[in-house]
Amino acid sequence: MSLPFVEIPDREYILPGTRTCAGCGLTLAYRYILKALGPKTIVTLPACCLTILHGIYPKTPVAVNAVNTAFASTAASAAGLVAGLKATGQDGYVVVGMAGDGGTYDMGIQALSGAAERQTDFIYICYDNEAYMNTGVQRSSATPEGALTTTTPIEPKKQPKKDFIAIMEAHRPSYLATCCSAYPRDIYEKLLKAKDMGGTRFIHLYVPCPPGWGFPTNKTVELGRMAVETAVVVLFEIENGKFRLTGRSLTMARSGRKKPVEEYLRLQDRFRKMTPEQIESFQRDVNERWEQYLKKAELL
Ligand SMILES: Cc1ncc(C[n+]2csc(CCOP(=O)(O)OP(=O)(O)O)c2C)c(N)n1
Ligand code: SF4
Ligand SMILES: [Mg+2]
Repeated sequence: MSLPFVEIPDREYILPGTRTCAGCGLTLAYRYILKALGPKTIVTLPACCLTILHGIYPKTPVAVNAVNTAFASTAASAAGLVAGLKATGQDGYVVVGMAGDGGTYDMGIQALSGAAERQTDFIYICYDNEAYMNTGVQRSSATPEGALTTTTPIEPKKQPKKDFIAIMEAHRPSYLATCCSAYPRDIYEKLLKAKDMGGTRFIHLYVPCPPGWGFPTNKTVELGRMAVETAVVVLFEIENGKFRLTGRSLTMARSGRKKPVEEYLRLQDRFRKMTPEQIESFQRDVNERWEQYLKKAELL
């Protein structure tokens, strides 16, 4: 996937003054998303940490158009924007629906499923920090088994993370890709590709969150890299039905090397109560999924 001659533009669309926490993975990723999509972007977003990044009306550090919508409505709002642009004959805009895991895996699933089934011409980005962070780290269906949250404070979460990427794959979007904020070039290239396609393009973006996961603010990139290098997060894309591993996940598949998940888990306070048996079971799940991806990529 790496395109060494693609220059990342110097122009910035996130200006100084965002209100996200220090070390926020979302901010790192959003910077490259907007560099790829450019100034004719309209983002529609529900309440979440991205709203915090966008700031309080009438001031914003973000230099693209944005619409704030209700929690369950991100994809419906995007579909309305697409229809409105068409009806008024305005060309050249990219419509993006962007929401957190709570606003996607839980509350936004119906509107997104409908829009994807109709092949609405837009990009949907789910940034996944694995809990309802904006309101104080409540569990979502994207929170992994074994994690402590403020709604699973004594016993860690018992249910496994919902496989939302598989749900979206079943909708057969024109493009589906996974990214992680620790790999900005991979994000940039995938968004550049998605921008020029028609139909529904779905991006799953993994964003480490220092206060929600319990790690120091200078470790965000290390955390993201460790997620990928242990195969807890796998970087891939599906284009015209063809599955391909990309970036670091592809080099790992070729070298046959991946790190034990414990190296990822022990960096985060939220997993401090996991027992050795739970860590073993987590490792087994990761291994199983990794093998499935290798088979899909025809590398096994
Ligand atoms: C209908 C509705 N329910 C609850 C809320 C309160 N609320 C605002 S942000 C938020 C958390 C969103 O979580 P997620 O989508 O994962 O994004 P994150 O905050 O993690 O970035 C909640 C519950 C709301 N704004 N609207
Ligand atoms: S709570 Fe997490 S995702 Fe939200 S702004 Fe802070 S670091 Fe970013
Ligand atoms: Mg979240």
